[in-house]
Amino acid sequence: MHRRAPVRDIDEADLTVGPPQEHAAGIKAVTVALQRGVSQAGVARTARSLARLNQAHGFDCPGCAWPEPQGRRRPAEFCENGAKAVAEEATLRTVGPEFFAAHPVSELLMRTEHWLGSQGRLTEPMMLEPGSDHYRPISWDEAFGLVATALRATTADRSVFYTSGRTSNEAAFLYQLFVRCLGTNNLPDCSNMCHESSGSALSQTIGIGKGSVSLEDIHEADLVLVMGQNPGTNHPRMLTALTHTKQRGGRVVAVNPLPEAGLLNFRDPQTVSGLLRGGTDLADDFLQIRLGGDLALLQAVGHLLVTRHADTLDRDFIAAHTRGFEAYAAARATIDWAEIEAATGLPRTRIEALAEQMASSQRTIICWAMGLTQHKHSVPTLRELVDVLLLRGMIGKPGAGVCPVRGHSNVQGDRTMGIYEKPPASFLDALEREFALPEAGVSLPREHGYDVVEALQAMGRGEVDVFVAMGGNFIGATPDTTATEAAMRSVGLTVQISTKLNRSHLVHGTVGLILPTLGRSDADTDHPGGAQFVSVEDSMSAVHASRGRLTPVSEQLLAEPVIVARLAQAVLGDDHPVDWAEMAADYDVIRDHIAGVLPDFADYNTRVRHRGGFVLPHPPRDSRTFSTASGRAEFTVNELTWLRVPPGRLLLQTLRSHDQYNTTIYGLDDRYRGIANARRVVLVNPDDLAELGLAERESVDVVSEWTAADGTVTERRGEQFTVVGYPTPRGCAAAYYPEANVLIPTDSVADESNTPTSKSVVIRLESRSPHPAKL
Ligand SMILES: Nc1nc2c(c(=O)[nH]1)N[C@H]1C(S)=C(S)[C@@H](COP(=O)(O)OP(=O)(O)OC[C@H]3O[C@@H](n4cnc5c(=O)[nH]c(N)nc54)[C@H](O)[C@@H]3O)O[C@H]1N2
Ligand SMILES: Nc1nc2c(c(=O)[nH]1)N[C@H]1C(S)=C(S)[C@@H](COP(=O)(O)OP(=O)(O)OC[C@H]3O[C@@H](n4cnc5c(=O)[nH]c(N)nc54)[C@H](O)[C@@H]3O)O[C@H]1N2
Ligand SMILES: [Mo]
Repeated sequence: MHRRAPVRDIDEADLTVGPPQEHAAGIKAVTVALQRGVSQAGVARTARSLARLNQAHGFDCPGCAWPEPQGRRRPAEFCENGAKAVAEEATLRTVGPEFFAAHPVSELLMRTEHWLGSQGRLTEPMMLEPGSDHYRPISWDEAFGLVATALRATTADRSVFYTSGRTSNEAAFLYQLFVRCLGTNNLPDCSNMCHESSGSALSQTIGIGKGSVSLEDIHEADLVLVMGQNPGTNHPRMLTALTHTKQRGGRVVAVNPLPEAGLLNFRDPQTVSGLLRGGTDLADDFLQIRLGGDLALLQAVGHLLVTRHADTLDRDFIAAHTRGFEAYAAARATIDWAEIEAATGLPRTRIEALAEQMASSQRTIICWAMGLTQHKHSVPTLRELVDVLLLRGMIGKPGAGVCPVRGHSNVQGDRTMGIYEKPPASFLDALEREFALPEAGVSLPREHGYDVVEALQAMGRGEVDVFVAMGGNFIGATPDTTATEAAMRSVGLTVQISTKLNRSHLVHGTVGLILPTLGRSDADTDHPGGAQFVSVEDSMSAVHASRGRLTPVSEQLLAEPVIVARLAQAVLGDDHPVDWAEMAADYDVIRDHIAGVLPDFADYNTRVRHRGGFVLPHPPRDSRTFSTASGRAEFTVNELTWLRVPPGRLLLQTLRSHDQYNTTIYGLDDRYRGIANARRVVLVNPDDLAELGLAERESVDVVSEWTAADGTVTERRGEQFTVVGYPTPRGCAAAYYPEANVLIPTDSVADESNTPTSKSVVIRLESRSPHPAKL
């Protein structure tokens, strides 16, 4: 069956384009948030859920991983987009057997993610049999039986178990344990497409793949660089933290190809003055960099620090805690300014001004997100970012450090719990000990499993028989949509454990299963000992409890830990050494086992019940201890790489609008960028449009050109996009994810981290309407 991707959205009217806004949030953000909540869930449910969002006895926002303040919290400790995330989950609309009886899969495939998500919450387990065009209800027992039969009929290494970052610590721990007891480390997760580059670079250089700062550090910093991140949309509560930085006299510098509203000015909707008055000018400086130019920028800053500002280096720190300084300083002694200016698109004077600020700052933090992690040379870029901080001892002291701003609310916790395709032997040993596995004749697999891209490649080779997803939207989120969908259809059984309908339910294996689960805001009460809570870890290593309180929309929903435990029992049998039923009945038992495996979680059950939870140890942050091979923080020398684009071509980044959560599309208003009612748009610098002979609002096909390692060139086509003139740097374009994923080759990945290069795709634009002038 060949179907074309949808080109229009449900209520997609004609594209409207206004001027990009110069400020974020304000009163409009509050009204949008409330309207979305009330229209999905009604007034009472909206009020009840928002009152508990991010409060000490409430639930963790299912939006981003930005931390909550440890002390007193404000009555409204959430943002517009967090409120939208809750409305999306708390909705009273449902998708049950009647829905699937009325809508064949072939019809649903023609719908957009926006339409699918808008239909409501999944309510019952459903199965799609071979040859059928309709999902039909199936009992939970039958469903588990089906998965057990499929897994027993194949070998563990031909199964893949994906995780998205909303999964709680408790569910994630059980899930990885089950998968490893089955015999594989095929545990790809959304992190592979997200901050994997940060994890790789930080582990190599400072010995731990996590950020080293707290919220208080952000407040205390005198210089915060925000690189490759759009916090006004994706981490709005970060703007409040940056407002504190500013109020204490700190400076904020934005490094981004786009003039994102949230970086320029912020009207805090949680304060009266923010609602009524002008707000805070957040960024003191905005460096409008070319896509992929950050490695060059950081090298140039490093060069200026070791030469012109050599007297400001923290020699004591360098001598006591680092290795490799001499080689680094020698490599940075000279620099080719012409190349730096070409790579960054920035005049030398602007880079010198930044270096000067870094030289005079006493407390510097660098924050970053996908703009730095999704390029071919992301890992070297991030290693070079660590270099410039090490030069001035900016790690392990108040107000200074590295701050990779995580995406999904528990993506960091999932990794801590062992969702990783390359688990360290020490972790596997601890699991075996905790559950006395060797005594029962069970040993856990040691060979590495598939990450996301490797899983896609294995599927493409026909080497995957069972695919299970603990949340997320694998088909929507992964690159190379056409190839990926074909690969997924070659799988025998696909199992989606989900809250909402998405495209991954429609692009299925020979047999497809949908297992509906509770969300973060739902009460989890169906246990012998009464209601259970879960816990999560935020972007700054704080672990805390999350308690949903809303009545679930269906009695058939099972909690994620219960689904995993029942699956494990069905597959591994009743005489397995792990007592799955006991853990599913009482999550304290799961937490006790976690504490037994991970020393940092000692006394988990007591500490997670403290107001605000507890903060995990982070050796560089706490004591300037670096668990690298050398026991020191590593300076590294990285070759200058930047992206040269052939004539007539553009470099495309794929990014989020203000009205979506990854593949979940809340609405069609990218308010801060002034783009509404359409998502198939491509933002291009007006001078490039003129040079390419394209008119504003022209309809184009976006064609990506990819040269593989062996020199073969392949093309991918995204049909029917509308061109919008936008203040992006010359040669750099932007389009929304996931619509543009069809353009990204599976093989185009970051070196070392294997993350798809979602922020750098070479494209050309082909007009769909021949110009009279050209005829
Ligand atoms: N409301 C909402 N919140 C979210 C999400 C969501 O979809 N919606 N997603 C969550 C997830 S999983 C994640 S990972 C985060 C994502 O948070 P972000 O990383 O902020 O998300 P993107 O939209 O991908 O934006 C990337 C930013 O980097 C810039 N950029 C792109 N390329 C470069 C480059 O080469 N150099 C520099 N310096 N900048 C560049 C872009 O212009 C853009 O501003 O947000 C999380 N929070
Ligand atoms: N081109 C391009 N591609 C990208 C990116 C990009 O910037 N550009 N960003 C990448 C990044 S950073 C990420 S993190 C990935 C995201 O990839 P994913 O995490 O796989 O995608 P999401 O869209 O967040 O997943 C949404 C689905 O999760 C399910 N869900 C929501 N809440 C729950 C829950 O509590 N439990 C369960 N079981 N299911 C739930 C719902 O069914 C919903 O439809 O995409 C990546 N893909
Ligand atoms: Mo992410």
